[in-house]
Amino acid sequence: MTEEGCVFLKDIKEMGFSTKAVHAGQNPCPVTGALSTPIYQTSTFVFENVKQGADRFAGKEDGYIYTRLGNPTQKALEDKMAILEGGEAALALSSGMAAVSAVIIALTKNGDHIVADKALYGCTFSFMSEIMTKYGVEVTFIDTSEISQIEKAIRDNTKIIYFESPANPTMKLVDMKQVADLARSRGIITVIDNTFMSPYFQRPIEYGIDVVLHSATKYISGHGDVIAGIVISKKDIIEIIRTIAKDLGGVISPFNAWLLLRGLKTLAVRMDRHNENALTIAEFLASHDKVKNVFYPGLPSHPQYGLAKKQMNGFGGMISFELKGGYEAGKKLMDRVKLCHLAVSLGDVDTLIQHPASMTHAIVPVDERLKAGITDGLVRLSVGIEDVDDIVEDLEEALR
Ligand code: LCS
Repeated sequence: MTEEGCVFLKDIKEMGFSTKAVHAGQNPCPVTGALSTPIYQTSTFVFENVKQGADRFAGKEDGYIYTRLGNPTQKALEDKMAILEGGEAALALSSGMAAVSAVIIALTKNGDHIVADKALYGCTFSFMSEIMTKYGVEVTFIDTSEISQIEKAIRDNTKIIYFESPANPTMKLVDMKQVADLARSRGIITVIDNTFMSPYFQRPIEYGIDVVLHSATKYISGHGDVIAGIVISKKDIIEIIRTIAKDLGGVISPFNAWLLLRGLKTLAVRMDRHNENALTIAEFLASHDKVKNVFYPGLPSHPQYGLAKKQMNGFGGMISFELKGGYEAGKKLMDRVKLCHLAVSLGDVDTLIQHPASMTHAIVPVDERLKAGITDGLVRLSVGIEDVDDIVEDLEEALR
């Protein structure tokens, strides 16, 4: 058995993505032969004697102590995700926001500065602008898709460049290699929220990004039944974040870690279907006479279509669009769909539709929201894995 899991003819890291998604980090139980990784539903772990307990606390002996500090089901998930993202290590947490906050708190201190994109998930924006600033960390929100804006915003005390690509909900992309090269030359850590793509479609570490995080609530789970987050990076960076995260306390439960292990096994097949369906729906919307704009990186009309093809292996399942009738028309559409659920979250097997300005991004002050391109009329669609004709029919009926 290897540290990462199963024993094969060749290293699991050299195998294909789907094989890694099924096998990495997981082994049949050596005692019972159980194929599915057990849910170690325990808060604490018994020591054989005082010396063993002391050695584990002192880090002289590997082994478990207490589930807030680590748990075997959580470890299997972390090992699988580290391999899927091409990182050295991972840390699983109780939510995407637990991952965002642990990363930012661990990698900055009072007096530091962050350069962040202005288009971010609403709670990430408010965490940075409301909470971090309270503790003396300044944040400059800019358009990180323009390298000149990043160069201008960087200061001597800049510690992190933070962005989502594609951004929630504008679908704007950031050139990961360009940003990573600039940041590295200035000793700044790059952090990407890779939630919209999952490691199947985008692996930022291959482009030089230092820290990748996910709201694992979304595609990693895939089934709309878990809230969770995960961070992937080099071992030393993960250890810094882990040390802080254990005191912050946003630990993932063993059951949720297990649900994510289960979800990940089908990540590749789910993502292919999300991608295929979304492309069909984006084309349908783009050709509809009631639709003004469609933002989907898989459409040649997307301003960064070339970049999408360069740094992504697929375009994902997320689409934003505006109707010619603006907010009122969007509201009617969202109230009339029947198969698509009017709900926030994304990345589920079910198709979800929502209104960013009044829902996921309602927390962002109006002027900041508009500056980020999140208009009142923008509608966001998370395309599920249903039969695409049925989703199109539902949208067509509602638009009519
Ligand atoms: N990052 C992104 C890109 C997100 O979309 C979300 C949640 C988070 C982080 C936070 O993750 P959580 O703590 O919820 O697991 N996004 C949501 C959305 O767009 N609709 O509902 C939640």
